Amino acid sequence: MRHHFFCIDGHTAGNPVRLVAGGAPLLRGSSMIERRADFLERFDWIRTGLCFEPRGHDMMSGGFLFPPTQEEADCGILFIETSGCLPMCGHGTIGLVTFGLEHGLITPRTPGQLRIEVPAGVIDIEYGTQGQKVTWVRIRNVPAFVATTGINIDVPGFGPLTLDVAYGGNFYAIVEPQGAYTGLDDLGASRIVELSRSIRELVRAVYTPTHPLDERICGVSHVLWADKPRGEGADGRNAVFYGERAIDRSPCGTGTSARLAHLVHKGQLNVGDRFVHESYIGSRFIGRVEAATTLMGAPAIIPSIEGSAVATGFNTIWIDREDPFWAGFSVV
Ligand code: PYC
Repeated sequence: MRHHFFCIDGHTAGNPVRLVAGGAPLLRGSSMIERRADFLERFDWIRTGLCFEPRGHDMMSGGFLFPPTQEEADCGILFIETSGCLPMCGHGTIGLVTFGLEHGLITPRTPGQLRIEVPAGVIDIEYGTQGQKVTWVRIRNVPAFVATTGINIDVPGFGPLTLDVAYGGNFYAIVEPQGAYTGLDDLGASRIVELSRSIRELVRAVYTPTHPLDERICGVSHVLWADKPRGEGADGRNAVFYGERAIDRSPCGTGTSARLAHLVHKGQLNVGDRFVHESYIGSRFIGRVEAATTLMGAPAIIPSIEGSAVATGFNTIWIDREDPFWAGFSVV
């Protein structure tokens, strides 16, 4: 049996985005987080088949557009990625919205604005166009906050680190320069991947964050290595590790949101501040601390992330059950 998926492929600031425009399954659930659970239970082979090798690769990421479950929303997004179905993905949203608008899959009620349901909540979008092209997308993200501070771990072959954990749509272990970590360029990509896997495991062994409003959003999934900026006009640089072998090529939307919350917590940013964040490859998002808020009485911020995406082509992919690798594989 052969399943066909019509995809629009592209990237946001260098990180891949695969919009699965045809072939989506019908999902059960009255919210995007319920639909996400249904997808993971009954259709996860679609994610692994489209994201893992041989149809994808370690960084592959994307999603489906669904009709919204809430009257006031324009559409719903279900994210797929090598690491699973994220509650929220910033670079993914920028790409999916860009390709969806450019190809008539999303029709805004108000031009230049969208309200989108994602598993982590509801996000508001503003975007600009030039002719048929979407030139920028700004996401007013779900609330971001610091979950805990001062986790001490000893990383074999590297040394002791003290980390904080912050949420920006996913939970991030944030590694700031200290001890053996003297900056991204001193480590290099392979070492970042290798160390991040150990760090995530060590953090998971001692701490499991849970979202105060929804316990289905829990656990440290990503590691964010913070660094000083490299290019002119940037305020910081980072490398975000996800899945088993991926470094985000974009500055990472949810990672940037978590970093903004972390910097506000440390008194290094304030409401109204702008933070130009560079990725490992030098691409940029503009982060902003839009507002202060609270979540169950604890301090949080509303971050926004602005960036742009480029479609690179149409891709009709099929998954044939007779293919021994129909559900994909990954070499770790
Ligand atoms: O942009 O939020 C993001 C993201 C998460 C994982 C990779 N990119």
